[in-house]
Amino acid sequence: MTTYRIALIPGDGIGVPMVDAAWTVLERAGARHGFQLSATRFPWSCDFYRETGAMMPADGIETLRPFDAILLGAVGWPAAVPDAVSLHGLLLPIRKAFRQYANIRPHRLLPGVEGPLRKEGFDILCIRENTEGEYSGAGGRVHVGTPDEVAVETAIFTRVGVERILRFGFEQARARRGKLASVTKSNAQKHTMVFWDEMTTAIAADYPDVEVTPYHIDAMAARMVMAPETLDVVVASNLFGDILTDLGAAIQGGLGFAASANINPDRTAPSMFEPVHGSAPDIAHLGIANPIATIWSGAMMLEHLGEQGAAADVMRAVEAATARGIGTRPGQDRTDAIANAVLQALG
Ligand code: GGG
Repeated sequence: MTTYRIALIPGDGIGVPMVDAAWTVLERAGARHGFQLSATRFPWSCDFYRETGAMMPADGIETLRPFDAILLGAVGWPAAVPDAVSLHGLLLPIRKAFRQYANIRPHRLLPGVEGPLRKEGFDILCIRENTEGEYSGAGGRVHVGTPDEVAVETAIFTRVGVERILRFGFEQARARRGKLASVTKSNAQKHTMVFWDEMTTAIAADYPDVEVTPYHIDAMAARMVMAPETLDVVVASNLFGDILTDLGAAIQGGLGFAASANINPDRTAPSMFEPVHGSAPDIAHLGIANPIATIWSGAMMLEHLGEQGAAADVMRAVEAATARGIGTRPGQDRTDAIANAVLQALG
């Protein structure tokens, strides 16, 4: 029997119960489809930071490298650790070290979920560049705390980085409905974003079957609200992709439904799967967070591992649960009730 080694990093706040809930579903899917998931749990989190002074050990990346995949919950507990410290100490180093340059985020309504637009029929796949751009971390501050203080943060766009994410976007569009929206703000950002636009035009020559449309991010934000059904694959830089996918989460009914996959398309290192949402300190101990985003992320993990049948089964079970109205409204059902409904539908 095939066994997949999965690193679990539940992280902070609701990340812990979301990973626990998703894991029961994924294990059950494995049992039904003839494979095993073997979990190794890592306590890396803001609690770990308070105990050790770091979000993960110095050899954390090398510890994760042999795993087949990583399932992560949420990172951040701002009351204890500044967000910029926790994010740059755990999530971002993993994405960068493992060359998980494509962050895939699907946005569609699950059956039974109404969504704020009162509109059905959209199915958007956002592709977020995941290792450079505005998240590069290049910059610094001088004259700190004085009237002359200066803070600089440089967005870095490399030819290799931009080309590979655009090609990934074109490939996804080719495999779906053949439409790619490339998002920039090249009227205002005349170096990096003009470069991105030029690369889009150049690469489009290799994909004559894909209809590519450039958008400015402000226009894309409006389109995602006014006419989401006109969109297929949307590709954007790291920060723009992050913001647009929170909007995507909103139109699909909330962050409780927003799944994501940090993919290393070359498979030279493990990919990582996580819900889009964060640790949600305001509801962390209430037992009402929705595990569907993490379960869906887990289904994306199964698909990446080559277990397409199990992945489809998990999504069928999620959809059967939401079609019955389970977990479709924030706070309506408890975490364990939603997970149990999915388990029941899985059989
Ligand atoms: N689910 C992972 C998590 O905690 N995400 C919150 C977050 O702020 N992530 C940063 C990012 O994806 O840019």
